[in-house]
Amino acid sequence: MKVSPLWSILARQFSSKTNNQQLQTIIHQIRFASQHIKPIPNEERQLCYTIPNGNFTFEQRQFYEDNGFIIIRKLISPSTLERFRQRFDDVCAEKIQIPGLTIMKDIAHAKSTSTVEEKTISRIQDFTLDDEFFQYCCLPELIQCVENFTGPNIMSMHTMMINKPPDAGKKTSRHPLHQDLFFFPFRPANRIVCAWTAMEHTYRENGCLVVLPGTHKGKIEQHVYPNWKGGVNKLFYGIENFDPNREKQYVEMWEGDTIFFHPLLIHGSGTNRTSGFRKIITSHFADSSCYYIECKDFQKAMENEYLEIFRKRTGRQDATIQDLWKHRSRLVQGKRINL
Ligand SMILES: O=C(O)CCC(=O)C(=O)O
Repeated sequence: MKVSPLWSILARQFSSKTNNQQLQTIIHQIRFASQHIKPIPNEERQLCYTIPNGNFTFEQRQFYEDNGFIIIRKLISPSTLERFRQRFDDVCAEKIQIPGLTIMKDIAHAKSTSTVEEKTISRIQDFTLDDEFFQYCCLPELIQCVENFTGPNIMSMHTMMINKPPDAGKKTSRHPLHQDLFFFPFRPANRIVCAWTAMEHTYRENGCLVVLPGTHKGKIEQHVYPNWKGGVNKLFYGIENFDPNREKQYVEMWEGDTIFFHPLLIHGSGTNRTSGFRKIITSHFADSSCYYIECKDFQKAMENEYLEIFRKRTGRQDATIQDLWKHRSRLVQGKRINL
């Protein structure tokens, strides 16, 4: 990655001394604007999945262009990740309550106890209202990468910490292969990116991420609940009629490694066959000038399911899907334009 030291030093100094978001916006916009003055080399002109003149090298951009993902090793330090691990423990111990947070259990463990504890929590979603967890979305080392996909005005749209439990024997810890764009009512897709950081070694045995390189060049597929014998977790939609023989890549990652991937990339994760929990933290980011769209008929069932949960939780029977997304998203950097 090429990092421009002047801009990153200025940004950090201003943010620590004045915490002035407007100043940050100006710095980021000047940086992007001044880069556009430079002519774009011919070889970069046909790249469309990343922004020209960000801080990725041409080779990094070309890799993402071809595969729909890129891994940056050791991007986040162990001490930073420890803070989020601690925060998660506090949620499990019910020491803190985070507004807007959704706590999900794996169906195989859900009935075992009604209390909230690490053993039963498989993921927490929508932690943007918690300033401590939200720090993940604002880490300068992460944002410097995210800017290559979104540009300078960045919204965090969807956040999760996943605590994949040891499988209880029913293979419910699997996450079926899917495309995130199926769930998102905003576009354009190329200005959206997922950042997914391993909080420990993730490998085949504990259910690492599985990707199908190059599938970001396809279209949105129909998604349904898979017909699995042991049952399926809530909202774990998978691609209908998926050919199991298609070539997959199991992505082994170590603590702090971060994968950035396109919302059309087909991905999922395997069964956790170990006795430990597999922890990761993730956020989807979008350019704040992305705009909301109506979902298509084949997405309505999924959208209604989300809406029903949101309306029940907030008591707002007239809430729309945009209300839901506005509620779960938060500006990270720059100006909030449409989203
Ligand atoms: O980390 C995992 O298990 C995969 C998560 C995932 O793909 C998702 O939640 O959309």
